[in-house]
Amino acid sequence: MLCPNSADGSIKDEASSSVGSNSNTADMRNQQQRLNDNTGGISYKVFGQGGFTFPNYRLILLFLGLLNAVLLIAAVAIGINCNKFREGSVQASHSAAAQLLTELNDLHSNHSDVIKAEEEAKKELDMEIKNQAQLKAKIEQLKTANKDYQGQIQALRTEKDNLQSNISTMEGSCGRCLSGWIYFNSTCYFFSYSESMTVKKNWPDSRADCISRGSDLVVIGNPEEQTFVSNSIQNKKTSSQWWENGFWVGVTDKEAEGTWVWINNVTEVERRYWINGEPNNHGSNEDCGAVLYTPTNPWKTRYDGHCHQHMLHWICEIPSS
Ligand SMILES: [Ca+2]
Ligand SMILES: [Ca+2]
Repeated sequence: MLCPNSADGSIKDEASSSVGSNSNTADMRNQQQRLNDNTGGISYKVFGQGGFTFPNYRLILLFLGLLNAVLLIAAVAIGINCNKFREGSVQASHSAAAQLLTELNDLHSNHSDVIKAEEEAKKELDMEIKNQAQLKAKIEQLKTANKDYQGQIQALRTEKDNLQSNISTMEGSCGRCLSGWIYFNSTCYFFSYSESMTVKKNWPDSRADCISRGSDLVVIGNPEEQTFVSNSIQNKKTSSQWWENGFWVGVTDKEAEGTWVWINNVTEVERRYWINGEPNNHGSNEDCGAVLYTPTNPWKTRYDGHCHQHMLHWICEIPSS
C-alpha cells in the first residue's frame, strides 16, 4: 500500500519505512481507518503532518493519461512538423546550393568572357601601337620629303631670280650694247672670259684690247657697280692659283705708290673693297689693280698685281649711246 512519507511528498512502501517512525505509522493507520469509516469506504490519502488531500488517484491517473495522450499527440505533431521542416530545409539547402552552382557557373562563364575580351583588347592595343609607330615613321618621311621640297623650292626661286636678272640684262642691253656685251645702269660691259676662257693678257694689253673695242678698262665708281662686277665674275675660275683668276680693272698706283687712281683720273679713297692683305705691292712691282670674286665676302674683290707679268682676264666698259 502507497502512502505519503514526508513533507516532500515522496511515496514509499510502508514496509520500507524506518523503525524510528513506527509510532507515527501506527497513528497514521488509525487515522486512515477513521477516515474510511467516516467516508463510507471511499479511500483518501494523507500527505504528511498537517498536509492537504487530493482527489482519488484514479482521477489523477486519468488526468495523467489524458495528459500523456495530449503530449503524445503534441510530440507526434512536433515530430511531423520537424520532419517537414527538415525536409523543407534540405530542399531549401539543395535549392540554394543549386542556385549557387548556377551563379558559380555564370561567374566562370563571365570570367572567361572577360579574359577573352581582355585578350582581344590587348591585341587591338598592340595593333594600334604598331599603326601609330608606322604613322610616326611616315610623318618623319614626309617631314624629310618636305625639307627636300623646301630646299628644291629655294633653289628654284634662286634660279628664277637669276633668270629674271639675266632677262632684265638682255632686255636692257637689247639694241643698246654690242653682241657679247652686258648692259647695266646705262653702261655696256665686256668680260673677256665670255669670249675666251683661255686668252689672258697683261694690264697694258688688256687696256689696249678695250680701246680697240671702242671702250676702256672698267672704272668702278659706286657700290652698285661694285656689286654688279662682283656678281658678274662669279664662277669664272680658270686656275688653281687664286691670283690668276682675277680680271684687270682700270686702276693703278704706278704714278705714286699706294695712291690708287682710276683711268678717269679719279683717286680711289674707298678701302673696303680690297681683299684682306691687299694691296701689298708684292715684290715692289704690283701697280695694277684686278678684281676677284670672294665667296666669303663678295664686297672684297680687289688686289694688286704685276702689270706686265701677270696674265689675267679683263673687263671693258663703254657708256651706252
Ligand atoms: Ca703698287
Ligand atoms: Ca698684290
